[in-house]
Amino acid sequence: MTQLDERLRRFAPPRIGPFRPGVFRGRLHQERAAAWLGVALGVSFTVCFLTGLLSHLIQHPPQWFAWPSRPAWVYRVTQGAHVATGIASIPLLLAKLWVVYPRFWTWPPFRSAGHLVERITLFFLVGGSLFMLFTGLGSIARFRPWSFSFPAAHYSASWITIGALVAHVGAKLHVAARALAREDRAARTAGARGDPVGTGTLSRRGFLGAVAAAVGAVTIATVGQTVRPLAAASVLAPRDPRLGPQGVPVNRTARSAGVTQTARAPDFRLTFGGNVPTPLELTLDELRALPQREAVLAIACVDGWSATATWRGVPVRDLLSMAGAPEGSAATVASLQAPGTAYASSELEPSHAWDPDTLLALELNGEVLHIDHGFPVRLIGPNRPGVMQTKWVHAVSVT
Ligand SMILES: Nc1nc2c(c(=O)[nH]1)N[C@H]1C(S)=C(S)[C@@H](COP(=O)(O)O)O[C@H]1N2
Ligand SMILES: [Mo]
Repeated sequence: MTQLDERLRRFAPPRIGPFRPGVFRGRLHQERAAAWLGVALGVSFTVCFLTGLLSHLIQHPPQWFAWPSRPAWVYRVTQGAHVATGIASIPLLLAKLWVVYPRFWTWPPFRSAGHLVERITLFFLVGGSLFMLFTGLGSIARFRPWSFSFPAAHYSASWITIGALVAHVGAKLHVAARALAREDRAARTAGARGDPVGTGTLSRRGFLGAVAAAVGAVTIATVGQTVRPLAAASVLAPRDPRLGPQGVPVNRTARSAGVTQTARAPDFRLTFGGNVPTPLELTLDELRALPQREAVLAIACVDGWSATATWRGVPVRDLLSMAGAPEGSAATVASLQAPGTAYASSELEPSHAWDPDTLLALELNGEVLHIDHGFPVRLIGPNRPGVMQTKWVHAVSVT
């Protein structure tokens, strides 16, 4: 026993509450359940982190990153998976915390420098995970009782959490592997019989089965917001993608964006300028007189819902050509909203700007755009996050 160990033992806490020896005897609080839940969380957190990172890169692309406009369905699937794995992680995390919480009360609090580091990491892992999952859930449910910027905080906390997760897996891999291997052996000798539990009435297998059922239930209850055949079953989904003006949900209304007057102004002009030899200025009638193109494209919101619709309007590439923009140029699309407010503009990278289906849409599902969908003109293109499908467009600036 080290000196440190001895000193810590002398200051041992009174043997009360969770520090009482033997207070957690249930077999559920044991390594194998912890290991299985750890494996499931490892998978769900990894998928959630990578899809979230991808969404961040698409919205804030560094120099080395380019997001293609094709295949059109990719962002919808990755962002649907991001929110679905985040939601599925909640019952997994709660179950895992329940299984392992007795260990939070071990005494001495740390046995060595390495053990101390592991415990500090655990603090960030548990705190970070709870923060990520509950602010994420709040955000998609539009319950946002905080004043910080959710995307910025969610993004920073994701690095802390995933870093702590990697360290945690590194520290626990051998324990988990041992626990799972032992289980294999035990299963071979004991056959399919469930493990009886020391103090409780639920077998470990029963417990893990209940957790799996909870994961399945929350998934089916929400994933219909992006997987259409399950829409009717998704009673807990924050969005029903079938409901909204013209059959498409609305996140920000014209009123909340403060554009009800300007969007209806009779002297509306779309300016198409920037780095082009022939800047354009077009009235709504002039836009309607140009060759129109129809495209079936999805709005895929970062909140995890998505909705497909038929859009009709002027391809951005036609206007790029009319204005004489050099092949391969990019553009900034600005709305009537005050510049600097959230989602008031978006960037069209070359692959998006020149994709034939990237439209300045005037119609949705066969009708003139509803004002909440961006009347008079909105941007819609394949494989873009919903936040980059700018509504109430009034200026395009070629860069
Ligand atoms: N100008 C502007 N465009 C915007 C937004 C916004 O707040 N302002 N919200 C975006 C978000 S978050 C989404 S998901 C889509 C939703 O489009 P919809 O309301 O037509 O479904 O619009 C995007 N376009
Ligand atoms: Mo969105």
